[in-house]
Formats: sequence, structure tokens, C-alpha cells
Amino acid sequence: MKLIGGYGSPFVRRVAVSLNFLGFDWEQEAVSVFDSPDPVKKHNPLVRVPTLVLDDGEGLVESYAILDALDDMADDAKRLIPAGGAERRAVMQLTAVSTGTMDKAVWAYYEGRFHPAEKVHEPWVEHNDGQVMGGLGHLDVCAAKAGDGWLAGTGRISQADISATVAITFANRVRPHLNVMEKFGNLAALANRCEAMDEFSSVTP
Ligand SMILES: N[C@@H](CCC(=O)N[C@@H](CS)C(=O)NCC(=O)O)C(=O)O
Repeated sequence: MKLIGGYGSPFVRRVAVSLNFLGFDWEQEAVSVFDSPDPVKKHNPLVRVPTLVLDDGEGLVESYAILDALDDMADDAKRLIPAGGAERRAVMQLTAVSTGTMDKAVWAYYEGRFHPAEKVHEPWVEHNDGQVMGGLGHLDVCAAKAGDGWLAGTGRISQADISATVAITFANRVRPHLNVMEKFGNLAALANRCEAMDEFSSVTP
């Protein structure tokens, strides 16, 4: 299968890390939707990344839906989101906070990237940065409770750990003035543990 998009996108990266953990055979097509939309448009009417093209040519869009399909195709023992029950709910909720944090960091970053300087609305940037801090603060409390274990209390790494790690690493890169690694030391420790794993370090922007 082929993953379209660069690892600079946290949504692409969480899919890439998940593909590694799930053990799929895959390759990357690192296109930017802004510089060359055509390869994405062929498979995704929204022209967004990540887009995943399966071996038979079927295109999958939206990281949630892609990851759901991948878990469904993988061996049960490898699933990154438990199939049901309280563990599934915990993983889904922590993942939702992580992807919401990614959204907000992207929005704050895009405001400066896509608007001329005189049209950047600082209160909107600050609003989004505040939500980034809120999301990471929540994950930091959960990381403190998890200690040397995993965020959602699963016996092994789950989508919650993957997405939370990708979220703080991304926020640290695109919102450096927020000093998230210093402010959220528990989450930073979990992220450092994850980023040292091949599944993460092989897909670094
Ligand atoms: N909710 C989407 C978000 C994907 C997303 O925001 N992708 C960005 C790159 S980080 C993108 O394609 N931006 C181009 C655009 O939306 O026009 C997902 O989880 O896949």
C-alpha cells in the first residue's frame, strides 16, 4: 500500500507510525497538497493528506477512517485500538484529545503561513495555542498517572500513545515558543520513550 503525504503532517505521521506497528508492507509518496495536488486529487476528493492507496487501487481518506480500516485488516493481537469495552473508550478519548491538539496546532500555524502578515489575527492564533496547551495539559496528567506504562492503561502501546507522541512532537516543532516539552514533562518523557523506537524514528519529518 502507498501512503501519500509528508511526515511534517501529524496526521500522516500517525498513520505512518501505525503502519509500522501493524507490520504492513507500505511505501510513502511524499507530496505536498499545496505544491502538487494532482496525485492526491486522484484518490481523495478533499485533496488532503493522509491518503492511503491500497494495493488494488482503492483510496482511503481521513486518518481516523484509515486507522480504523488498518486495525480491521491487521491481526487481532496487533490492533492499536481495542475492539470494544472500556479500553477502547479510553484509547479513543485520548486519541481524540491528541488529534484535536494536532488540529489546533495546525490552525495556529496555518494562520501565519497562509495569511499576509497584516492579516494574521493574533487573538485567533492565541485562542488556538491555548487549546493546544489545554490538550497537552490533559495528556500530561494522564501520562503522569501512566508512569512507565502506557497512556490508556493498555498492556502495550496503543493508538493513544502514538497520537499523543506525534501531537507533542508536532506542537514542539511548529509552536516552539510554547515550550511544550518543558511544560509537560510527563508527556515529554512518554514521547521521548516512543520517539526512540524504530517505528517512530524511521518516519521523522
Ligand atoms: N482530519 C484530517 C486532517 C488532515 C489534515 O489536516 N491534513 C492537512 C495536512 S496536516 C492537509 O491536507 N491540509 C490541506 C488542506 O486541508 O487543504 C485527518 O485526520 O486526516
